[in-house]
Amino acid sequence: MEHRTTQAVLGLLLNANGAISGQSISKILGITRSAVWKHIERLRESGYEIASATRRGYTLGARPNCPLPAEVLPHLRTKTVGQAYRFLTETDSTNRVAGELAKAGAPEGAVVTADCQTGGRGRMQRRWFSPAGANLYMSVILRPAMPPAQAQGIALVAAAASLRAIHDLFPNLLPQVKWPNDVFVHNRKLAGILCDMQSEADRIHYLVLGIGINVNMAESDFPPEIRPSATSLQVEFGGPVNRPQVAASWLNHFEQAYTDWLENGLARFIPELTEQSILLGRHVVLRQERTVFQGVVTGLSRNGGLRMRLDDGSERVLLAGDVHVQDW
Ligand code: BT5
Repeated sequence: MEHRTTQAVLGLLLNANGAISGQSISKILGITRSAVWKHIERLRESGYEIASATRRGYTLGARPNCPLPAEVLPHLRTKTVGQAYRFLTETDSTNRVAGELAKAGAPEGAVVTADCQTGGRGRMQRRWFSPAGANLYMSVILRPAMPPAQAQGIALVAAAASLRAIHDLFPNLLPQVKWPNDVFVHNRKLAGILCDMQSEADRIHYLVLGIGINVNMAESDFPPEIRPSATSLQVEFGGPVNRPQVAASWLNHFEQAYTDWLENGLARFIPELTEQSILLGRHVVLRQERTVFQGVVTGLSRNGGLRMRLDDGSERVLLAGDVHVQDW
């Protein structure tokens, strides 16, 4: 309830078109002047700059460049994705939190986002570098009615949504997909996608689709081990980027792509993903748990597998694996 009142105070500041007095806020919301002050302080702690002058009252200045609900939700054009939206200042992993919420019955489309992750996860126990104040870490709960094997395609659907969102906001960047779960710009990793699934043999309980997007990181902010292979929107665009806007654009595009996938399948995404694939024509090593394949990538199959012409001349479609490009 308290939280809602803070949002209501913010709403009044946003609509004030200049200053609004503490007295007006207290009257409109039916709370005391000292309660108004408390909510103003809370907003300041979240990064809102609010000036106060004795007679004129409160004036909203700079807004936080942080994916807070009040900054993201007004830009959403979605039916379900992000309509339940939880922001955490710090957590271990938004995928873990979203998984807990999904287990407890959270609806399809619910989103968990954080300013900072202390245990951000990649695939296969790898880590996702997740410092505060710079990037986006978001997880969406999904409950698609389809056999678990078919759900693998979701990573490519999320990748397509990422390409479209980046294209909308930064038409000059040329993002590419690195099958199966990365978004690259200029041969460096900009975003990573991680899908966790809980299912029975023939039924999905839930999916958690997580994405980490590097937004306002300078090259020197990356730890040395990933610096040569990572990039951010700020590095590529050449200036600071509005995090809430990127979050909202991604969520809008993601819902559209997800709905399209449910209704029409993965095949319609394949031309776009192939055209913007960083692997096409490249000689790669693809590692699976027990097997290693080497060859040239020739495209994507209708169900999202990687088509390869192996070094022995045979053609294969591989449905999973970790790809390392040899000719970079
Ligand atoms: C991924 O794994 O690319 C999936 C990353 C998913 C992160 C999101 S954030 C929100 C949600 N909550 C989570 O806990 N996770 C998801 P993978 O393909 O395994 O790539 C991991 C590798 O990328 C690492 O081993 C590093 O080499 C590199 N890496 C780590 N952090 C990076 C970063 N911030 N930017 C670029 N590369 C990074």
